[in-house]
Amino acid sequence: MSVRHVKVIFAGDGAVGKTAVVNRFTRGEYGANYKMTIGTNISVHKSVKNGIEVTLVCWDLGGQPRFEAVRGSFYLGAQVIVLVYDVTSSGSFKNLANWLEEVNRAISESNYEGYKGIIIGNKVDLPAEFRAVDIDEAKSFAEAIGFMYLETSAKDGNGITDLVEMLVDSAFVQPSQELVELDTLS
Ligand code: G3D
Ligand code: MG
Repeated sequence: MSVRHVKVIFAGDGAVGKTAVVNRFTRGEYGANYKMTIGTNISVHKSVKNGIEVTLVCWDLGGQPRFEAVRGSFYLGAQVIVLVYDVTSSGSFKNLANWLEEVNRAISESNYEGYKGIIIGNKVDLPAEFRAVDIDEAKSFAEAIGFMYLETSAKDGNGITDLVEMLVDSAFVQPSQELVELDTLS
């Protein structure tokens, strides 16, 4: 069987749930005693689609500012960039613009071949009164930068199957994401 590898980067502020989301679909578990991610975790998810084995190689980056210096090169060669925020944290949503800038800066300095972009609003299991980001605002932002949009809960598994499907599908399409300059957004 032929094999395709997809390099997927998960980026976003610390504590939004990047490691929890990745663990959920690569290990099928939640709440294992994982510590703050230092540098990068790499986890693999394998599945078969259209008779082809698709290996998702998921890079889960440490989101804390002090790791910034080591992050630039990790974006290189990524076919999919997943930017994660926490729906109960407006700060983590506002920061997506900075994450986008960091990704595009790193990638535009390389031989850019395009990537598929996905924004994830995580922790949708938390009670509605804690929600701090309007879903329509989040969807509009994603659309403006050419990203797909999805809401997930690593805790109860909501949206995770859809996420995996999107990631696996990216093995079968040419990436089309343009590098959007932030100052062109209204
Ligand atoms: P990070 O990798 O983005 O830094 P983590 O984030 O995956 O380490 O998650 C940070 C905290 O958020 C963890 O809690 C984790 O259990 C929690 N979390 C992650 N995803 C979800 C989710 O979907 N729902 C809820 N309710 N919590 C989530 P602790 O308490 O261990 O710091
Ligand atoms: Mg982490």
